[in-house]
Amino acid sequence: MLKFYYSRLSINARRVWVTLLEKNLEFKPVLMKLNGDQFQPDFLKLNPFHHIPVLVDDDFTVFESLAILDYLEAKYPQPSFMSTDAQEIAKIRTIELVTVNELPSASIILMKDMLEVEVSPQQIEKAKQTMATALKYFEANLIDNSPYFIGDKFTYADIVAGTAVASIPFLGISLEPYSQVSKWLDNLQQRDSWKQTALTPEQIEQSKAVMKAILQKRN
Ligand SMILES: N[C@@H](CCC(=O)N[C@@H](CS)C(=O)NCC(=O)O)C(=O)O
Repeated sequence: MLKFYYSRLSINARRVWVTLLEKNLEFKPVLMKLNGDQFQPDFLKLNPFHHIPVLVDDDFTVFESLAILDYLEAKYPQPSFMSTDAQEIAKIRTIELVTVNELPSASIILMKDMLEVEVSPQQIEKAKQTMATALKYFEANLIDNSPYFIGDKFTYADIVAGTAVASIPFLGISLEPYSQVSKWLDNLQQRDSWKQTALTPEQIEQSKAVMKAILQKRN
C-alpha cells in the first residue's frame, strides 16, 4: 500500500495528494506536523532533506513532488495526466517548472509580510512583480473557452499550477484581473480532489502560528 507523508499546509504535498485522488489510488496518509517531526531519524531515512511530500511504495521511497508525480504516472498510467505530443509535454513541463521555481520564493516573502515577519519593501515589490509575471504567463496559456492548459485534457500542468494558484488570494493578491485564470481555477475547485484537499478558513487561521515559526527559522 502507498504511504503518503504530507501536511495540509503544504502546497508541495497538495499536488501529490490531488494526483493520488485523481488517479483513484488507495493510500495511507501520514500527517506530519512539521514541528520538528521532520528531523526525526526515521523520517530523515526517508528524506535526508527533511521535506514533505514523501511517497513510500512498499520498499521504494520517492521524494521531490515532481518526481513523485512522474513515478505515479509511470506506475499508474490511467487516467493519464501527461501527453505524448512533444509540444504538449513541453508546455506541461514548463508550467510545472514555472510554478515550482518562480512562485515559492515570492509566496514566502508575501507570507512573511502577512504574518509580520520582517521583509523589506523592495522584497515585497519584487515578489508582487514575480506573481504578476507568473499570472500573466498562465493567463496567456489558457485559451478562451478551454477548461485546461491543454484544451479539454486535464494534466499535471493544471494539478501543479492549480494547487499553487489556489493559495495566491490568501497572500493578498487578487486574481480578478486575470479572467482566464479565475475561470480555470473556479472550474478546478469544483473537482472533488480540490475540495477534499482545501484548507478551511479555520484551518488557515490555526496554521498561522506554525507558518510563522517555520518562516522565522528561514531568516
Ligand atoms: N522541492 C520540494 C520542496 C518540498 C518542501 O519544501 N516541503 C516543505 C513543506 S511545503 C517542508 O517539508 N518543509 C519542512 C522543512 O523544510 O523542514 C518538493 O517539491 O517536494
